Amino acid sequence: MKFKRYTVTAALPYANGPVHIGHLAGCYLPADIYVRYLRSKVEDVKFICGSDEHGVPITIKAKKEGITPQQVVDKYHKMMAEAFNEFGVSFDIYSRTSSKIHHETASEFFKKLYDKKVFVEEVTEQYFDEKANQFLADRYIVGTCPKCGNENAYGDQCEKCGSTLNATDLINPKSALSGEKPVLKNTKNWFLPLDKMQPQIESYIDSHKEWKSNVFGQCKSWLNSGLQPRAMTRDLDWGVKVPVEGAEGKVLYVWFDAPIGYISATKELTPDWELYWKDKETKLVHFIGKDNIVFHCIIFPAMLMAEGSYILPENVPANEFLNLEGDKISTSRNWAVWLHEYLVDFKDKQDVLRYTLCANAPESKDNDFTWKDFQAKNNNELVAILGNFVNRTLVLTHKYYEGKVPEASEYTKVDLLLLEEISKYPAKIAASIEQYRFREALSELMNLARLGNKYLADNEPWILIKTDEKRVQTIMNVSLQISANLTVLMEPFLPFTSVKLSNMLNLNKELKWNDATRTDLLLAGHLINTASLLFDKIEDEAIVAQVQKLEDSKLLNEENNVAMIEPSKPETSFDDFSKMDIRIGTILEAERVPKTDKLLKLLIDTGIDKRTVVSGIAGYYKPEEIIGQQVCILVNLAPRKIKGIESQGMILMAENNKGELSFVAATKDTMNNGGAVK
Ligand code: B3M
Ligand code: ZN
Repeated sequence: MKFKRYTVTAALPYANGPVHIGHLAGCYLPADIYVRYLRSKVEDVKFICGSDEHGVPITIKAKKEGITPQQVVDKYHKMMAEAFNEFGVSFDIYSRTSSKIHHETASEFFKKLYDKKVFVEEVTEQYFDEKANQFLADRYIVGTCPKCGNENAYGDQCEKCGSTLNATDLINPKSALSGEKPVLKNTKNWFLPLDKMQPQIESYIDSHKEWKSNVFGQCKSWLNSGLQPRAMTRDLDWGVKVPVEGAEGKVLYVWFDAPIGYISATKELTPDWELYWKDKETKLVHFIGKDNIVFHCIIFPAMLMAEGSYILPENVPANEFLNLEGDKISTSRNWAVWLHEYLVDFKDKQDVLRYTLCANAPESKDNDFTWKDFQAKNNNELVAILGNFVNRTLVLTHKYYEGKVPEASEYTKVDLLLLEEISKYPAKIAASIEQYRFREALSELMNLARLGNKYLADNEPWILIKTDEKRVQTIMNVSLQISANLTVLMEPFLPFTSVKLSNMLNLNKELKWNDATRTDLLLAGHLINTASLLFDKIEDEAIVAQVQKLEDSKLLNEENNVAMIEPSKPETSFDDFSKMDIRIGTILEAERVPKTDKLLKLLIDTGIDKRTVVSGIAGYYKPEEIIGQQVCILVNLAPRKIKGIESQGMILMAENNKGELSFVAATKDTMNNGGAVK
C-alpha cells in the first residue's frame, strides 16, 4: 500500500542523563536516516521526538543529585536537545512531556478511556516502603525476575530477558529507596484489561508478519504467555495527575503518558496533527530500542484501539543494543562515549561517528563499538574510498580544466556499462532503507564510491592526459556525475559531508533522491568550487587517548566501588549522640599488643585521668610515631577486655573514601587541656 504521509517517531529518551552512542545507534540515527530519505523522496513526513520527563528514572536521579525532578529534566532536556541537533538528527520537533500541552493531551486521553469505561478500577495490594512512607512501583523496587532469575529486575520490567512485570511478581523485592523489604498495602488503581483485549491485539500483530523478526518474535512470545491487566496509574507525586475523582496523590503510569507524548508533540508542531495520527493513509513508524518493544507493540496500540479514533503503528523497527569495547554501555559506571565529549575531541567529525554507528548498527543482534574499528572505518573507508574518489575527481578537474566541468563526448562500452550500473543505485539503496536495513544501504552507498574509485584507477586519466585529452574529458565528466549522485545518496547517512560536497561541486539547487538516477547533474561548462578533503586520517594517538579515557573511568569505578562497600549507617538521634562523652586526650605511651596485627595498647591522658585503651590502628600508625598525638576519646564506653587487657575507652577514627582510618585530631591550642567535645 502506498501511503500519503508519514509520522515517524524516535523513542522519547528519559531526561536523566546526557546522550551516548548507544542511544544514537539504537534509534535516533536509523530514524534520522529514514526520515532524511523520505524527505529526499519528497514525501510528506513529520519526525517527532522529545524528552520523557516523568517516571521513577527522573525522581531517582533527582534524589541522587539532591535537586528537584523539575531541575533534573530542565538540565538534561536542554543537553539532549543540543546533542541531537549537533549530530544532525533532524527532528521536526523535539518536545517534552512536562509541557502543558502534553499534560492536557495525556489527561484527556485517560479521561476518554475512563468515560468509555475501558479501565478496570481495582483495589490491590501494592508494595509500600514504610521508612520512605511511599508506594513503590517500577524502578523504585528491585528484585529477582521470576522468568530469568536476574537479581536486578525492576518492578515493571526485567531488562535482562525483556519481560514486563508487575512489582508483585518479583522474588525478594527490595525498596530501591531504603534497601528495606517493602510491605503490602491496599491502594486503588486503574487497569487496562489487556487480557480481554488479547484477541484484538493478537490479530493486529498477526497482520504484521513483515516486522523485524526480533520484534515479531517478542510480541508472539508475550501473547503466547497470555496478556495480563496492567495498571495505568501509580501512587507517586511526579507525573501527569490522574484526572478523575478519588485519585489524589496518583499520577499516570509513565508508559501510559510517554507514548502520548508523540501525539502532543505533533499537536504542538502543526494544527494538522490529526492527519498524522488519524488518517488511514498515514504510515506511523516507531523507532525504538529493544527494551521498549512491548510498550510500543502491545500496550500503546491497545491504548489507541481502546480510544478508537487513531491509526495503529505500521512498523516498529527496534534495534538491539550497542556495547562498547566488549562491555555493556553503562551511565552509572561511566562506560560510554558521550556525544558532547566526542565533539570536543573530534570536532566537525559528526559524520564519522554516524558512519561507524550505522555500519555497525545492532540491527539484528547486539553489536560492539570499538575505537580501533572507528579508526579503521574512517581511514580505510571514508578517507580511502569515498574521500579519495571525490578528491581525485575534483583536484583533476581543477588541474586540467580550471574547475569547469568538461564535456563527455564519446562513451566507451565501459562507460555505458558503468552509467547503467550507477543509475541502479538509488533504487537499490532505497529498497534497503525502506526495509530498515540501514547497514546494507550504507554499504551499497560505499559500493558506488568504490565503483568510481575503480573507474579512475582503471582508466588512469593522469596518464592518458598526455596522449588522449578528449578521452580524459569524458572520464572526468563521468566521475563528476558520480560525485554529484553521491552527494544526493549520502545525504541521509552523512548530512554534513553532503552539504560540504554539494558546496564544492557548486550544486546550487537542492537535488532530490530521484535526481540521482541521472547522469547529467553537472552540465559541461559548470564551474565547481575549490576542493578540500572530505575526511582526514585519524592518527593512532587520538585512538589511544580514547581507549585510555575509558580505562581511566574503569579504574575510577573500581576505586569507588571499594569505597562503597560499607554503606552509611542508618540515621541516629541527637539524644543518642549526646550520650557520648568525648574528650580530647594525648597519647603518652604506645606499644603493639603481642601476637596481633592490628592492635596497639595506648596510655592516654584524658585531662581527667590516665587510661589504657586498646585500639585497632596498628595497620595505619606505628607506635613510635604517635607519642604526643592528640586524639578524641570516648570515655564513657563500658570497659571491655581485649586480648586480656582492659580497654577503658575508645579512640575516635574517621574513614576516608578508600576505607583508611585516621585520627579525628584536635587543634594545637587545646593540647593537654582536656575537655568535652560539644
Ligand atoms: N523513556 C524509555 C527509554 O528511554 C522511555 C521511552 C519512551 S518512548 C515513548 O528507554
Ligand atoms: Zn528476566
